[in-house]
Amino acid sequence: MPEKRTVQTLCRMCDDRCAINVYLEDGKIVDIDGYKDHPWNRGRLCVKARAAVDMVYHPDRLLKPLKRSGKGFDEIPLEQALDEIAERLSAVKEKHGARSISIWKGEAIGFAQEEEMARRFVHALGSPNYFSNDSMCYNGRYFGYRLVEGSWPVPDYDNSRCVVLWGANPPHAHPNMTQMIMRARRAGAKLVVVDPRMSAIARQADLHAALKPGTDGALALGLIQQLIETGSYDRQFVESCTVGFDELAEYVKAFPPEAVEEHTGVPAALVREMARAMAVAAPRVAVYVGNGPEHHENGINNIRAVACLDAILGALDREGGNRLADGFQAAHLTLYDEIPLEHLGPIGADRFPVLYDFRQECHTMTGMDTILSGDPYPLRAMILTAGNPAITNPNTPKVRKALGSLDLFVVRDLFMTETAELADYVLPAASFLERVELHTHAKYQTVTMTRKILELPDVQDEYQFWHDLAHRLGFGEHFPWKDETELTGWILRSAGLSPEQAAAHPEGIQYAPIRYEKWKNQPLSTPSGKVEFRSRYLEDLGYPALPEYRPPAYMDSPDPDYPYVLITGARKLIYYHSRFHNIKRFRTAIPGPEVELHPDDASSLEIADGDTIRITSRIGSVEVPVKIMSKSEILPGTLQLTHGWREANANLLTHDDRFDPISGFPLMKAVEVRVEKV
Ligand SMILES: Nc1nc2c(c(=O)[nH]1)N[C@H]1C(S)=C(S)[C@@H](COP(=O)(O)OP(=O)(O)OC[C@H]3O[C@@H](n4cnc5c(=O)[nH]c(N)nc54)[C@H](O)[C@@H]3O)O[C@H]1N2
Ligand SMILES: Nc1nc2c(c(=O)[nH]1)N[C@H]1C(S)=C(S)[C@@H](COP(=O)(O)OP(=O)(O)OC[C@H]3O[C@@H](n4cnc5c(=O)[nH]c(N)nc54)[C@H](O)[C@@H]3O)O[C@H]1N2
Ligand code: SF4
Ligand SMILES: [Mo]
Repeated sequence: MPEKRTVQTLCRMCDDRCAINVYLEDGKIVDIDGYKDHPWNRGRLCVKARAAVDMVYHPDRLLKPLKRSGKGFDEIPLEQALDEIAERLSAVKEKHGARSISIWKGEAIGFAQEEEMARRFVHALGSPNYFSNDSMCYNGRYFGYRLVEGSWPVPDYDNSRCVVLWGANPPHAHPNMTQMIMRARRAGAKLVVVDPRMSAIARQADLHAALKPGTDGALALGLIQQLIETGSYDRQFVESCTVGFDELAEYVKAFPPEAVEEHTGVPAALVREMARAMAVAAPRVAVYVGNGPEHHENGINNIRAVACLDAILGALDREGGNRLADGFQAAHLTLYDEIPLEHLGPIGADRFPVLYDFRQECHTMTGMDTILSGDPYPLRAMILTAGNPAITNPNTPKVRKALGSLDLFVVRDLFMTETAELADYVLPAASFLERVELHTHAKYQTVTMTRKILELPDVQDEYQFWHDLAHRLGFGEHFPWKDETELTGWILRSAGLSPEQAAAHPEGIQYAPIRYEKWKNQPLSTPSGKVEFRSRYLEDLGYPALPEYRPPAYMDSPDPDYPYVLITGARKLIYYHSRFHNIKRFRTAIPGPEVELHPDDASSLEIADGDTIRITSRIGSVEVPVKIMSKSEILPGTLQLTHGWREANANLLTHDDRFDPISGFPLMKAVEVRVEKV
């Protein structure tokens, strides 16, 4: 009889982190299903969870450290790899100083303790240069909301009467959010979707505003104009809890519905209807902004304008509105207070001061330029974990050239990726089923501990790797915990909990009760303590104080050489950026990349479904088969290509030279292109 065992943990095939049962026989994972008692997913899973078994035991999984030799790699023992990496890091430090060494953390290890460890390591080493996927993800929305209301709120879908999804498509990107929205709809909530495409969620909507890419600010300002003009705003909240209302009210006068129609293509009547739907439901209006509005040259101010709606509607931190969640109060691993290194010139902090001030992030695109130019100082070594920027960062040829030119490039991954192919050392990394860590779910304010279910020889978890390298480099005192389990225990104890408690509660432990209307007795985390329709902070940095609207370049100064506009990156449920293309079942369902095209464009270009086209931007070109959509599914003149494919890499087209000036986010969702049949 095989020895059978079931362990509860969290799925990390995406950042939703659903609770799962993992079934083992003789120490081998044989199945995964949903764990019903966790409030987050209530036993539901998407198809990716079960694919974790395929991923963990994939025949292509890296199981031995690799060292570059000529064009290929040789397997070497782990201890030798760590010794050599430590020696070579010391040599780079000796020659160019500590700040010439950097870390890059990708999406796959998330944003909690694994991220903090990476930040800790690089600071303990003496460099401020921490890079991550957040040069293009999340920060844009976080900044937009933090500037206005001090933090990024959690939509209270369950109690909402009107759900507004702004440039987000949860059926593909956030399955649990979809469940919550559907529950709200069944209880009578209206659903409003703002998206240039008829996405899976737009299909379900009561109102769908198919705006032109990058025009979000004009629509949001137009809604504010309507709410103010019709007297449908929360006067009391605005008077007691906001700054800059009069200036904003004056500014939005330029955005009556007819002007909004001009800017966005959304019919004036629909703008009025959207404002009415929100006004009727206020304050129970839950607004969620996705990745769609982030990747634009006026992205942050557009998102700020959307964020202002919370206060106008009185929905901020109200039941059914956008709640400001309490964070998990526990010890942090970062060393920003203990070892301040700002004086060393974190890469990009001069260009994008908000990015560094709010998040202590360096700017990846500036990082590539710095590697290639040595300006303002040499950046010569990088350890990259859990990311694949040679596919996911804009302007792929430049990324490849830069990473390939480093004196030392170390990549930790589960597979030999396009990025790992450029490395001097490739180290096999532990998957989420091979490590212990803490995760919070802000909606329920719970903390859950994941379990180390497997252990593979030579495959290190994140902590063990940083620990072993730090001890070799002489700053082991910053990594005193024996292993990840001990470290996790230390974090838990700092919050008054124990590992035993966490292990006994796979459904999570609520760390703070859910509260609403906290602004009644405590200031918001903005400089003024109030909602900031106008921002002194931004003004002092030379940015507009109000969330001003600027039309996207393709509308403001159209270039006849590039008459189409390309959106990139709309998610597909079964793939995750560059991940899971090696799962056979998934390849049967979606065999390869395709670009979405409007039928009128297809006929004017004489293109049939399945034909291959060449798309060319000012950065480069790709060839990719066409999927002709129906007329309502995408705007004419607009194309959509999902990123992450080696076979047709969207980031051969995207800009690493055009940014939102506040966040430094690259232009990836309104790229001017031309199209030819090949
Ligand atoms: N299966 C799967 N899930 C994922 C991911 C994945 O790769 N695969 N990635 C994860 C990550 S890291 C992230 S950041 C999230 C992203 O989560 P979402 O933002 O919900 O995901 P997207 O599918 O990119 O949805 C963005 C939508 O914005 C629309 N859009 C494009 N341009 C604009 C615009 O200018 N304005 C507006 N209003 N809309 C626009 C697109 O058509 C698209 O439907 O998904 C996460 N979940
Ligand atoms: N054109 C375009 N580009 C985009 C976007 C877009 O919308 N359009 N979206 C952007 C966004 S929002 C994001 S977040 C980024 C994401 O960009 P990346 O962070 O580069 O994400 P992935 O491509 O998923 O790469 C994750 C890598 O980690 C590996 N991995 C998986 N599990 C583990 C683990 O447990 N440990 C370690 N060490 N490695 C692991 C995987 O095999 C994979 O190679 O892409 C961005 N790129
Ligand atoms: S949504 Fe799917 S992939 Fe993401 S955590 Fe849940 S089950 Fe895993
Ligand atoms: Mo992301």
